[in-house]
Amino acid sequence: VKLYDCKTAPSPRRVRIFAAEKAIDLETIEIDLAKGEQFSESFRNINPDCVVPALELDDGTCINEVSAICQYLERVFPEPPLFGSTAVELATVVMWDTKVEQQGLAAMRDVFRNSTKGLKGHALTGPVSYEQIAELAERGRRGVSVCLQSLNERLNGSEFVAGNFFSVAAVSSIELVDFAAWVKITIPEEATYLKRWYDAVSSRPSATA
Ligand SMILES: N[C@@H](CCC(=O)N[C@@H](CS)C(=O)NCC(=O)O)C(=O)O
Repeated sequence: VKLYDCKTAPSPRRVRIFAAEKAIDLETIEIDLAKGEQFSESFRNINPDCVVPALELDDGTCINEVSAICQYLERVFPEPPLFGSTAVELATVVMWDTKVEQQGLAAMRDVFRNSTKGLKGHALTGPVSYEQIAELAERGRRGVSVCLQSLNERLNGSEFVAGNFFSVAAVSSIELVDFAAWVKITIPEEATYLKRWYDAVSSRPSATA
């Protein structure tokens, strides 16, 4: 199994953290996004969307999308469970992971891709050109802050994002906080529950993945 990775990019790091929590040793192949290697013909055969991460199985099957890769790894390496152990836990994990992905990380991508000079004409990932829209970056900043606030409220009374156990929802939330720091959005002083949680999860060995 090979992970097409980029050490500096947020999305593949989610898979690396997930794999580290399960002590899975994945062979990685570095795709240099800055050099445009995601657009090479060989990588397009792995992922026609031209994004990392991508997981290539030994039989040649390619799995794209962070959430699909994590679900595959969960099935093959069930311990420790990162999608909960019961039906309710599974649903709670997926609910929070989806919220963080669709409200927080999507807003963060809007900020980053619409405000980074090097991404002009490349405001959406993939082979098709899209112009940047400054208002989307501005709106995204608001969305990220709202999501951080919502996580803070959730973490008042809940040890982790999805309950009293570490899960894939925590992995996505760590990445949201760390990605937000790229554009100088930090945990607000008053978000004490989020800060307590972040200090705990970011000191886990997997966070260095
Ligand atoms: N929906 C995809 C998003 C993956 C994604 O956006 N990857 C970024 C790196 S964080 C990428 O490969 N960007 C390539 C580019 O900017 O051209 C997933 O969840 O796997």
